[in-house]
Amino acid sequence: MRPRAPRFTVADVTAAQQEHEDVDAVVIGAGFAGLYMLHRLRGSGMSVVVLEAGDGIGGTWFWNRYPGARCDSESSYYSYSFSDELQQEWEWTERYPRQPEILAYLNHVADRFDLRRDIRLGRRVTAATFDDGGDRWEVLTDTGERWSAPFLVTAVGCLSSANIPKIPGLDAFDGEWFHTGMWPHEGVSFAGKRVGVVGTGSTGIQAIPVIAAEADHLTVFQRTANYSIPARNGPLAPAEQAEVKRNYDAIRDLQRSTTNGHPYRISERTALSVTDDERDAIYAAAWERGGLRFRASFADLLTDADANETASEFIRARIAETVQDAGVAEMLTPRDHPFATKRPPIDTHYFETYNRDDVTLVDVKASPIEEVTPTGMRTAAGHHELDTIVFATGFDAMTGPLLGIDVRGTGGATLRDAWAEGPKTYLGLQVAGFPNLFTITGPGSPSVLTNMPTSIEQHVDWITDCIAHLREQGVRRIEAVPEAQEAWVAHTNEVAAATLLPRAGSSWYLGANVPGKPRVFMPYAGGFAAYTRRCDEVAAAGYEGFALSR
Ligand code: NA7
Repeated sequence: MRPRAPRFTVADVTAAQQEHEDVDAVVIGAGFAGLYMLHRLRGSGMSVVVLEAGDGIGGTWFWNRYPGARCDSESSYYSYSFSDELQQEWEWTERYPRQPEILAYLNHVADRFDLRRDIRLGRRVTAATFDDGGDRWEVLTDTGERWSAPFLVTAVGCLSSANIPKIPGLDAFDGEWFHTGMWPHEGVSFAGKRVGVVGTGSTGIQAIPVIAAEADHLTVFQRTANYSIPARNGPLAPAEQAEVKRNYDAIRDLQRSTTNGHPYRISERTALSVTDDERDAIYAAAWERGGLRFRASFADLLTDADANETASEFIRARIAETVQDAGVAEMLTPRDHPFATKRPPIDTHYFETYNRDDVTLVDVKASPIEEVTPTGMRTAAGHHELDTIVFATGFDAMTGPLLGIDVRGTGGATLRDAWAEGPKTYLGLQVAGFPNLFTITGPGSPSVLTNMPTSIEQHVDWITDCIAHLREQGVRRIEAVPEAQEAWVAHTNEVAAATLLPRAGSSWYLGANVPGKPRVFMPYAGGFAAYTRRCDEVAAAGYEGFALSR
């Protein structure tokens, strides 16, 4: 599905044509973040509008409808914690929620908290300009609407700007092509089709087994072999769900006190402090239990290369054991980056899929994709006939959705220029030179390294308290002090450098998946709990590092 061309651009719409609508805050995006932001700001007595590009709410879960789409966090904690009634009444059906179930949940939230009346769907924000004299943001949509508000909050998601590779010939392809993050609502039939999937990240790894089961033939174009842990998905037993509901207070407290916002702690033992047999038994149990918790098996998997190698080797051995063809198994074996330095996928029968005789794996690192032809895809090693191409090629992560808007701060400075060498923020919440603009789960915050709803709630709560404080004190303007921002950027780089995370050359955490994007480790790797403490200290110290002016 191709991106919709904007119906209006900045140039088309003049102030004379359009009336401003004034509110206390404009929120961009109606996914997990935007919905809760609306709820909280409205709760503090503010008038709010949420501008949403999609024709429905849900953000990530509105767009990502590809086969097999499912969350890698477990349903019991990939959810809001702010309302006990909500968490008690909602029934999840599986250990990991499928996309339609999460979308239904978010729609339920929108109805339950009467959010829809302040959400405007089908409006993509194209520009946001700070009016220096008036201390207000002027916001423009592709439908030509203009909104004005003292506060602007972006809730645009970290993974919402599709990365579609610029492969020569794509426009002349006779078949259909899709990006997983812009999936047609009517669905796609693969029956009788020769399908190509490009990409073996979390998305490709979820979609590949499902597409393989339906297609006539599937060709997977793999650039980087990936580690993947079995999800071990299954129905959620009523007793298990009841137990979670009884313990929600403790579960939520635990989530807020951990490194990744999950309700479990990373083990304190180190990988090399136990015997080989003990270590294997620990990995085997974690493999059997399934899911992202595997990486919590030892304290030092992300800080010590030798420790990490034990986990990497364990997974490589499982791949060798699972995939029958030794050559294919070797192609699927990651050797160029340590486990979990790229976002680790979890899967349902991913490696097993390569044992099917209607699935072919193509190594496009060894033989790069050269072009799409009218009938398929050509790599340096040969041509593959295809009826359908699925790009599971990820996103222009974290900065893409923000830079997709023409954001202009004081003196007309653009966010694009401010971030020319990579994103710079203070706490991932604000950018120096862009007063009264808050970025939920912005670069420089833990965001994608955590269970997202946990990070989203923490940001939304902090922003709500901050804005309430400003309004009470008659403060018209808050902006990050450049020195505080520099110090935060330096700290963010320092904590990333103390881990193995920057070692994955092709990771989207580093922006390396998008040609020409600056290579900067974008999320805050110092842990969610430590980050939250810092945010709280900053607020308690009268918003230290921010300049407040009346
Ligand atoms: P990812 O994790 O960015 O994966 C994208 C995949 O597509 C990855 O295997 C890439 O290879 C591959 N890719 C990207 N561009 C190309 C080109 N031009 N040619 C060949 N292969 C390419 O995105 P996902 O959607 O899977 O997951 C995103 C997040 O969503 C995930 O981490 C979870 O947090 C949820 P590469 O590794 O860059 O060599």
